[in-house]
Amino acid sequence: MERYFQKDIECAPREVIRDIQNKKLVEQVRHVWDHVPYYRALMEKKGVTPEDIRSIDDLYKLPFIAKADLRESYPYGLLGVPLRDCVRIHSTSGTTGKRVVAFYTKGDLDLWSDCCARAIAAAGGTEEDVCQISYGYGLFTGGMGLHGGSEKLGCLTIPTSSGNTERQIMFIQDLKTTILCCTPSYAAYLAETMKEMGLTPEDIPLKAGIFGAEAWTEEMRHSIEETLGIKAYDIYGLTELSGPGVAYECSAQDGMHINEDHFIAEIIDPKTGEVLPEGAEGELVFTSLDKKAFPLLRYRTRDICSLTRERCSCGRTFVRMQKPKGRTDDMLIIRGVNVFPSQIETVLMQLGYPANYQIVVDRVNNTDTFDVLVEMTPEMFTDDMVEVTRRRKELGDALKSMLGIRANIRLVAPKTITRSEGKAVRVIDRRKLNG
Ligand code: DLL
Repeated sequence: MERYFQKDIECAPREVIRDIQNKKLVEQVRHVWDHVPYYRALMEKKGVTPEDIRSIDDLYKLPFIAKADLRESYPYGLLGVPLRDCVRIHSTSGTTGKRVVAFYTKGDLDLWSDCCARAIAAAGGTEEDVCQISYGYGLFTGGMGLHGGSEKLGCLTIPTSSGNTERQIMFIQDLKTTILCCTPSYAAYLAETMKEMGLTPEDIPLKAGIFGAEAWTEEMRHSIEETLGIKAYDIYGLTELSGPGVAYECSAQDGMHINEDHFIAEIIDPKTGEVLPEGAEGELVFTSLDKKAFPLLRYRTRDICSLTRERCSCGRTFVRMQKPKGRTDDMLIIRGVNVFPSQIETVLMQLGYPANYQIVVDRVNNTDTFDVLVEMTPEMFTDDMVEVTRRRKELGDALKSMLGIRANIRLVAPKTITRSEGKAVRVIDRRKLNG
């Protein structure tokens, strides 16, 4: 049976959702114009005033806002309310440049919890469930975001945060955790550890997992589902818009429903900024309709995916986004060819390798080098050189046919590649380090 947290809105007729979006957009544009001078200046530069925005059909007239604007206005430049009305901040991991700091009012936190409660309910969650939150707590939004949703739904909530894998497994067993929330790479690590401990799906009380915060493939989903004996649901979000719960998967596991009463999604051509039709692949852009403390209009996420409004078997009417295949800034250009880490993951998993790999790119004598370190399973591990050579050739050929370029395959022993407790680091691009 499909479960919902707020069925009336999650399954509302399209006209109702459209009316809500029209009304909220007009109000939000006015709020931003009146309270966020930085964005008002962008609107003025484009010659747009609030009077020009009468419905979502006028959305295209508004200027985009991008990560660079967020950095430039750090820390308070995009605040939409007085600081005294804010009750929390979260922040992105900020690998390059200044961190982005996002602010929340009490109302913003409340709506964010609703979004996460919808996601947990869509994964089958009820008051009867024990929900273990193994996303990191702290500045990262994963832990506290799903925590809020889990409590709001009424699950017994275990705030383990990430790490301390043995204790995670002890709680899963002792407290009979039924829903696990963490990154897919950490779920794979937990699954691997439980398997090594000799636990079979029958010994593991889990029934569902809610995994997001990084790109992961269908192959990885199947592998985690099989090892843990669960259904694995995807969840999407970003700090700039609140955190997890911007979009969530339902029982159909066929794309994530975007919470359209709170966010409007568009797909644009990342080069020209042109809005693309339904079904086309491009960069995802979001407008937040309710956030008061940090209200972003037409925020460029840099995530690449497509949208569909085809009917979903779960009954929800919210538009669905396909699994993002990566970010425009994750995409590697190696010897002139575009490469997404997720393409490599697909090939590895199809050939039976675990999702423990690392891509190392460098530049030697003006030519890009492209190494893929692939961990073998204990069953594959051998010192038979004929077998190792056969495997390297098989993998090399499969990657060449997927990507169009040849990688240097380095098969490594089990447990060589560091496991991730949060977002996995798959790519080491030394070209950047060496300038
Ligand atoms: O990762 C929020 C989150 C926490 C989402 C827990 C889901 C679960 P940030 O750290 O700001 O926020 O990173 C946001 O992560 O723009 C995507 O590139 C990527 N991302 C998030 N969810 C997914 C997903 C959180 N399900 C950035 N699939 C986003 C692919 C994802 N990429």
